[in-house]
Amino acid sequence: MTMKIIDRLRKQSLLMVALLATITMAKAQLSGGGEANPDLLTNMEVLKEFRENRFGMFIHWGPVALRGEEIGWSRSRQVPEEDYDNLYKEFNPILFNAAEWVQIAKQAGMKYIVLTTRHHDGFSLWDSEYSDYDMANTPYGKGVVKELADECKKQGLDFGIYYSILDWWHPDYPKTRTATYYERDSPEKIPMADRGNMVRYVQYMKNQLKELIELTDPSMIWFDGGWEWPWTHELGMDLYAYLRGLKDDMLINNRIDKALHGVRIKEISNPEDYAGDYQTPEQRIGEFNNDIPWETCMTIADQWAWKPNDKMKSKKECIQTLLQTVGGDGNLLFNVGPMLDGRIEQRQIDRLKEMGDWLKVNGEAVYGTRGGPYLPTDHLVSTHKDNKIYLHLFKREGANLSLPFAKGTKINKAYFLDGEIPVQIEQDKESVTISLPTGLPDDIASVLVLELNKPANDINIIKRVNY
Ligand code: FHN
Repeated sequence: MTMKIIDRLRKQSLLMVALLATITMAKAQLSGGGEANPDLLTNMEVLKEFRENRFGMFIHWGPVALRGEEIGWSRSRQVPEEDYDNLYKEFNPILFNAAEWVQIAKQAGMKYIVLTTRHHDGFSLWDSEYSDYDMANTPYGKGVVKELADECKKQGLDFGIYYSILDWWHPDYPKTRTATYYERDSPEKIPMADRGNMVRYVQYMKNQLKELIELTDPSMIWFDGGWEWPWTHELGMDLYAYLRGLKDDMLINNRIDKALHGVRIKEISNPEDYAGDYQTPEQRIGEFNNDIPWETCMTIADQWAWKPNDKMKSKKECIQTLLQTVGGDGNLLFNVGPMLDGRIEQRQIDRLKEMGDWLKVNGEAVYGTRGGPYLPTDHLVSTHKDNKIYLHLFKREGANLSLPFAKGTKINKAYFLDGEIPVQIEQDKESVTISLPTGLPDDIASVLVLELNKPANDINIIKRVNY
């Protein structure tokens, strides 16, 4: 048996493994309310729109911008507790302009915005009836959450609420993190006096969340900080049911339940038992999954909150990160940290606009598409919609691009999306060979369209291309 045959068989078995993995992955489902609420399922209409949107803006902001340190985590670390908890008395973002923020997101090609209404530091960015540690008690004197939500509605973007489950400031939340104690990660490590009152604290959360839902009519709630021991699986499922009872046409991320934080979906044997409507890989691009909805959240710079001269991702990294994500059938929630005066930094605005300019030309290959049929690689990702497959080429590795292709499906036309420049193709029973020009139209990502004689999602080839 020649080496060539052995080699081909080895490749085929690899492909089979990939295919099998995909099938098993397809069985896993997120259900919505989790095992305690078996009939409370994800609102599929809102989910469909969420998936079609593909690209959103995450905003981490608060009085900590006065110190340029990380929101929440720098408390009682880089910023002494006393100082951190009194920053709000100096917080006066007079240049905050909701219309400008939404305009910046729009010109970036983003379809929704998620704002940190209350992060781990416990500060509320709106005028809350249930807390005095809020915007109403700053020199600025009023909230910013409703303003941003209303502006999103006005300019046609969806709005989401980020809300932290843990609160290192609130007297009723157990003192799990203080200046002297590192990570009090179990109750017995906490003196009785610091154990707080979780029953009262959960009611406080529910009151604030009801207030926020009535104030902003959000499309999604983005929970975080449920990894500490005071929060439980039961509390997560109970809160999910409570919130969907308040507003049904809304999505809630998986972090409402017990700390699927950073856990890869395939490591959880029974994801359907957990509450939540979509997965949230962080600071990494999620694995290909066209079954369980997911959204990668990532910073445009290093820190979530604003930091002077923070290291920012390049235009290439930003655009290719977005495409790697949508090629994996996920959404990208891309984070900016506004400055202490309320403005978003010009260089972040410029970088986002570069993404928007690319999407102006190639948006058809992103919005409303699904990932695949080819698994993403570091030179090529694919998306599809109706009878079109979009190949996003990051670089040219040779004069020809050969890809396995579904039997019985004919490619009627092939062309670069930008300017509809036709390309030569040769299709045989199980593959297609595409002749590439010496220079690709775009050195960051060139979209090549294959127009088929039938709907693209009828073909389910999911194969890794050794291109
Ligand atoms: O601790 C937070 C962090 O500050 C940031 O909010 C990210 C965003 O997803 N989530 C947590 C870290 O996992």
